[in-house]
Amino acid sequence: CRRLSTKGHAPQSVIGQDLVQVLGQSYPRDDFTNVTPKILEKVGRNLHNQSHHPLWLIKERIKAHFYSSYIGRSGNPLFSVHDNLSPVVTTEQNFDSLLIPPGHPSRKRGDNYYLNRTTMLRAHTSAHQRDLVRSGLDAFLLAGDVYRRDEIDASHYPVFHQMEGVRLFSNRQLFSRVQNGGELSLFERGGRRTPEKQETHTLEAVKLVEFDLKRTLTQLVSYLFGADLEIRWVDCYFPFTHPSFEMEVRFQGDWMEVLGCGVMEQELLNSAGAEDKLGWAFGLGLERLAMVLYSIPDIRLFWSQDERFLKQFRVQDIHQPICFQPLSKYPPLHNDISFWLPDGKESEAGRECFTENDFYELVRSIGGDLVEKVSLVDDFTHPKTGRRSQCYRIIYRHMERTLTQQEVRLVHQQIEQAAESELGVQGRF
Ligand code: FA5
Ligand code: MG
Repeated sequence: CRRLSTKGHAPQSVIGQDLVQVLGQSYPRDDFTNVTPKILEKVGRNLHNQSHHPLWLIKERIKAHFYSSYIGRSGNPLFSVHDNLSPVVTTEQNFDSLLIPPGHPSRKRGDNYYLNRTTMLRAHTSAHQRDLVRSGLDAFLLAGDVYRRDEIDASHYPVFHQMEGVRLFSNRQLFSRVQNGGELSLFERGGRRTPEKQETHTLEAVKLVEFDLKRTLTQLVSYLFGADLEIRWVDCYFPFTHPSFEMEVRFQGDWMEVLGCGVMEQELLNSAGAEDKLGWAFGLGLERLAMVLYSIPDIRLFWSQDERFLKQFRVQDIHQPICFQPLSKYPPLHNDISFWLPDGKESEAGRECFTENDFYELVRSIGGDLVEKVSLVDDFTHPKTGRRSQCYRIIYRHMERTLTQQEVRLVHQQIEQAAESELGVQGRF
């Protein structure tokens, strides 16, 4: 049984023999359980609710923008804001409620943190869409921590934060600004699904909703970054929206994706009791926005307790511009690791054998935040034996001091040993 020190924040998280305890609740373990102590340490940290943390600051600025720009009929803010929903959700909420079919690749054990077969740490804030719509809300924002087993580099981290936005429109709300709008309708019978719209929607309704969505998001990023920021829209696919788009912004000479969005699938709205409305939804990455806005070079810095980092965000007024002085980076050290992969395709029924994410997870659970980046540098299959070998380069760097060769070597050796004993690979060390 591994107990975690939680430094006085969340109730203790424990991974026991039969139970996983998270935020004061117990969940029975099964063959799907794959959360690690390092990940559970992060549950309950709630960086987005920590006063003057950069993620809090960006959340507050987005709230302030929505509060002042969108006013309801009685003068109240149109969008309600939710930032305290538990990250522990059912797989039904995270996937089924969003029409993600059984067997869809996004459900893979290798990509998510499962407490057991039916409970997981949410992989996106969209997991709450249906429930909040069902509770009667027409316009809301929702901020929270999300968890994904993913690659490791400067802009990917297994825990990050998203802000979800949803807005629904009745016939009257959508067409009231249109001349003779009373003659138009949201829905049509016998329509076809096309790249532009869902079968039950009229093209005029969808175009207005899409226009409102893109305008809302363009105004949001202009408010955050100023009108000079270069953005572009890219068509994409989500099972819960159609049509769907991603917004990319120009960052350090490259295009970086900051959000996904689209017109909500009507089946989702119908299941939430909002069959007479059309809606849009978006989900944006708070770290990605903060990195662009404050020129934060590495996503691990958000977890830093370093005063030189945190004190820069303690402004009196959330609208005050931040002049972020990037901390000088300490030198990196890198070490390679090569091994033969285990033979065989499938182990137990439906469970993948070795996946790259298993290795990333293992590196993360041993190296923690010392690991800046892991990249696959070689992958070859022996022409005679058919055995496959991979080589990964691990870059180690501490955010707050210079690492020594010796301490890196110790961590690296632990990774080598654990790779052999836990992943069944054969080292070529
Ligand atoms: C989603 O998570 C969808 N739920 C978004 C959505 C909501 C679509 C509502 C339609 C309607 P995606 O996986 O692309 O989509 O993530 C959304 C954003 O989260 C990304 O654009 C990015 O800004 C951020 N993000 C994704 N993965 C990471 C990561 N590993 N580290 C940091 N930020 C990430
Ligand atoms: Mg995406």
